[in-house]
Amino acid sequence: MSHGPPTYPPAKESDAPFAALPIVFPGSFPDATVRLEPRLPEVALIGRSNVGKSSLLNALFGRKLAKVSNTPGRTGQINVFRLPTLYLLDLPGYGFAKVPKSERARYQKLVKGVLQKRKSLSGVLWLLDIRHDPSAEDQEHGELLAASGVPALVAITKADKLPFGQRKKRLRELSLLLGFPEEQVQPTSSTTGEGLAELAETLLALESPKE
Ligand SMILES: Nc1nc2c(ncn2[C@@H]2O[C@H](COP(=O)(O)OP(=O)(O)OP(=O)(O)O)[C@@H](O)[C@H]2O)c(=O)[nH]1
Ligand SMILES: [Mg+2]
Repeated sequence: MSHGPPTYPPAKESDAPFAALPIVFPGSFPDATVRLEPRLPEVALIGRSNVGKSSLLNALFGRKLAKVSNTPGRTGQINVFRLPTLYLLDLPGYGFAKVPKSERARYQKLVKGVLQKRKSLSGVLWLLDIRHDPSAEDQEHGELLAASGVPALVAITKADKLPFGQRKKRLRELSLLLGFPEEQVQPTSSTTGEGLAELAETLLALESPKE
C-alpha cells in the first residue's frame, strides 16, 4: 500500500471546470517558502477573509476540498491542491477583526511572505467582492502584488449578489479603482458557476517562472 498524500478522484456529474481531474492534497503548510515537488506552475489565491477564496476553489473542483464556513478566518495555513499540471494555493484571508491578534499577525506574515518571497509563484489570483470597494488592506495587498512582479488576475467574487444590469458598470468601476485593465478582471460566482470556465482556462495556460 502506498502512503502518499490523499488523492481525490474526479467528481461525478459536475460542470465544474476541474471536475474531471484527480486532485492531490499535499498538505497544509505554515511556511511561505515551502518547496513543492514535483515542480509545476503555482497560483496563490489572496483576498480578504470571507471574500470567497475557498468557495471558488471548490466551485472549480466540483468537490468540497477546501474548508468553507460562516466563520471568517477559517483558512489558517497554505492549503495546497495539486492538479495534474498546476498547484493552487489557498491562503488565509486578511482583514478580519475577530480573529485573535496573534493569529492575524501570523496570517498576515504568511500572505506577505508568499507575495514577497515565493519565487516559484507563476501567478496570483486576487479576489474582491463585487459589492465592496477595495479596502485600505486590499489596496495595501495590491501594492505588494504589483511590487512582486508576479502576473496577477483579479477575480470579482459573489457576482450573483448584484443584478445583471448593474454588472458592467460595476466591473468598470472596480477595474479603475484597482488599476487593472478590464480584461484582467473576471466576474465569478461560486454559487452560479459564472466566470469559472474563463478563469480555469487562464489558470491552465500559466507557465512556471524560470529558475
Ligand atoms: N452568494 C455567494 N456566496 C458566496 C460565494 N462565494 C462564497 N460565498 C460565501 O461567502 C462565505 C465565505 O466563503 P469562503 O470561501 O469561506 O471565504 P474565504 O475567502 O475562503 O475566507 P477565509 O478562509 O476566512 O479567508 C461563505 O459563507 C460562502 O458560502 C458566491 O459566489 N456567491
Ligand atoms: Mg478560506
